[in-house]
Amino acid sequence: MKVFNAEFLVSAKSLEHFPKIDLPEYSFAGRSNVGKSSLLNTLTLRKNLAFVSSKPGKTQQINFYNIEGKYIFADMPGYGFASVSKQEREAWKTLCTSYFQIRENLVLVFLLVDVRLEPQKIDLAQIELLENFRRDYVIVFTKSDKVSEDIVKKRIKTFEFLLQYCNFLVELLPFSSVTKRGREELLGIIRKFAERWKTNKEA
Ligand SMILES: Nc1nc2c(ncn2[C@@H]2O[C@H](COP(=O)(O)OP(=O)(O)O)[C@@H](O)[C@H]2O)c(=O)[nH]1
Ligand SMILES: [Mg+2]
Repeated sequence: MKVFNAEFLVSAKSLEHFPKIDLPEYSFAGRSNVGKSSLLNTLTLRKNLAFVSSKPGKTQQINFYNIEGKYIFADMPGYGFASVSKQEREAWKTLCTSYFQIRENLVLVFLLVDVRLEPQKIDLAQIELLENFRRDYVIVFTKSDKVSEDIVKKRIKTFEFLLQYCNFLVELLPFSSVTKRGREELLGIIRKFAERWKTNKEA
């Protein structure tokens, strides 16, 4: 396994600052503390691509990375952090809504969900947003090392049932940044969508 070459591009607080680079882009979203930074580090095999913390962060910006000169990764601000003000929540909503609405090179969203929790309203609201903007998304169940295989299966079944009429759900995938479970599958999906993007461009 090779460590990915990753170049930090920009932290964007509004859409004027989104980088203009013609590469397929992948967005990583989820509640704060869901394991997003850990997942990004596991995917790229970098210790510190994204900052892992025990305290949920409150950063209201999108961090863009160029990965191997092949993909853009967009690290979305986490949501659901209890002590943010109404104003900060509004800023989050404006930023993320405009991102999902206008980002032309965005090919796929990875929505991270903690496998230990029953479906949360705030995650379902995020799914609804993606459906409304017709964005393909993969639901990634994080921290799968922390529960039994039965719980993992049960959670996937519950979401499959809840989302049976959704049009843009691509896949539901268990993941762990401790065991690296799901890493290869995730990279496979990334490659597949990059191929599709390339084919669409040439067409
Ligand atoms: N056991 C376990 N812990 C994890 C996993 N992913 C993240 N964590 C822990 O969960 C906490 C939050 O992780 P972080 O990646 O900073 O979450 P973020 O706020 O979504 O970026 C940290 O203490 C991580 O060590 C995982 O797959 N398994
Ligand atoms: Mg983080």
